[in-house]
Amino acid sequence: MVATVWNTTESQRIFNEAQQLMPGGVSSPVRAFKSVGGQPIVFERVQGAYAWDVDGNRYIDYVGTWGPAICGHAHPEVIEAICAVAQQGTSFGAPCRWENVLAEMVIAAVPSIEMVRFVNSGTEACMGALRLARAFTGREKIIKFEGCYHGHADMFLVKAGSGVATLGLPDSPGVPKSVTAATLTAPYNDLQAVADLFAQYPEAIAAVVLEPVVGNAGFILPEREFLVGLRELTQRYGALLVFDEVMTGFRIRYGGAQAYFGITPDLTTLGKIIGGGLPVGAYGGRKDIMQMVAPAGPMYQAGTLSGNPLAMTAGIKTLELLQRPGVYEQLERVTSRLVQGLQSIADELGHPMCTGSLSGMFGFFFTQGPVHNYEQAKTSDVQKFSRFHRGMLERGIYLAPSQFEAGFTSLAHTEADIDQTLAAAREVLSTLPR
Ligand code: HOZ
Repeated sequence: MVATVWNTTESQRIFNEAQQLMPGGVSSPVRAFKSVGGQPIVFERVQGAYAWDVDGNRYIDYVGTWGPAICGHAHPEVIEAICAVAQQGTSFGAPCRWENVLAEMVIAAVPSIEMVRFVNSGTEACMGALRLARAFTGREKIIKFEGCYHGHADMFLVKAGSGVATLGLPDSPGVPKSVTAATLTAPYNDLQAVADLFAQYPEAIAAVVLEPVVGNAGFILPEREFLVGLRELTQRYGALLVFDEVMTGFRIRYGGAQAYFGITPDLTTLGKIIGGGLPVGAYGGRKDIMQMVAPAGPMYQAGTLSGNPLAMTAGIKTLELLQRPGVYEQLERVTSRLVQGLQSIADELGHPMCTGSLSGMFGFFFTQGPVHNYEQAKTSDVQKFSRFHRGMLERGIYLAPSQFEAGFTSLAHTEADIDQTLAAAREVLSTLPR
């Protein structure tokens, strides 16, 4: 199944040039392939479940631009809507009617959100939500979980997932110790550790922030009692519960992971899907909390491009597509087939593997498992992951170039795509030492 000649000459040429122009040759670290070795593939275009590189090779794409492409890349209805609205201008820096439409859709869908503020990225959304939690409670400490990633703002770069985990970096230089001193950490799924922190600082913790399904330490599911316990503890101690649903919002279910698990946080952050592939983020929550945001209240946060007509329109169209019947069942079906197939091939060939998925989000670790937290995720054989990644790439399957990132499926992935992926996985796993 390996392409007779897998030629990546043009990708290599462009990336070599890029390395002289941009740090590491990229605009965001994980895509540089540093942890899996080899050079990254330079994309030329994307459509549906596929990406084509600059040398003309086609890949079945399980990164989906890191989550937004839930309807498939460049969905014709989304592209048409973007092109139409672009005729009216790309950015107003003034209110626009599409903000209201998207805000209404988000508020109707996400249980915790009664009011929303649009920003331009997930990082911004998490920064805003945290400042708001601190403003509302008058407290400074936060609890985050090891391996969770909430963007690259200073206070979140403590035991962070995503690129920080991928590259095995210590907490980043340039982040003042005084800022991270207020960030407390606990292992994911460990309620007792959180209870202990609250017992130690009963009146100082503003918020507990987490990915309700982890996608930035690889894919890790929460235990429902963990989420229930966090809700109870935060209420008991007067702290806010913040769900970072940048990845999971509109992916696990239309109403996000909070709708799926039936746990309503105080604040929620969103990104990715609600921008339909254009830069966007949002934070929202209870009205009494959101009324603190300027200009309604004193907590300042702003953005020139926030709520621009292009991103709003792409988001509206994407959410409309996701309201069609059977969408989440389809995602579940395709994704389960993929991970169950992977698991059984690995079992058959004697490779320890621990897979997981929910709706259109999945992951696999080269370990016997179980994986309930980042420490356990780190027991995965990352060398084997790198070789697997490379083998799959050579066979036209584009997986996230990191053991510590979740995979994403879309409504465009077909059973034939999954079959092709599994056939490639079987070939690659057969060549790897157990
Ligand atoms: N932080 C992103 C995934 N969690 C990676 C984005 C990128 O490298 O493009």
